[in-house]
Amino acid sequence: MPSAKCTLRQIRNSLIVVSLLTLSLPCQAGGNAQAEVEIFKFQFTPQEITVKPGTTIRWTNKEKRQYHSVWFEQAGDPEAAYFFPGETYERTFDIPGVYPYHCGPHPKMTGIVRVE
Ligand SMILES: [Cu+2]
Repeated sequence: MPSAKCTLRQIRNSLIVVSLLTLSLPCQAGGNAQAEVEIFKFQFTPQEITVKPGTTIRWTNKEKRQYHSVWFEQAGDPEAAYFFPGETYERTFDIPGVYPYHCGPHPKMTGIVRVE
């Protein structure tokens, strides 16, 4: 039969777990992205995304072992850093327009961001 002490400890441990989860979520979210694109099997999904000005989009690499990049070359961005499975890339779009992008090491991987 569990003692009151034991039960309290279990409750406390549960609260610690909940606190840790709460604390770690904003870190995993990595800022305030409002839209998501997944990268898997050499594809951006969704391939085309429409957002409002001021939106931050987050790309997440969901591959098993392949790195990628998200490069807005036509917008004049410098070549973007590669990011690895489990890592993310974020970019904020303030000005309405059409922003095509591609993966640096795999130029056939393309996507479009529409800001309107
Ligand atoms: Cu790639």
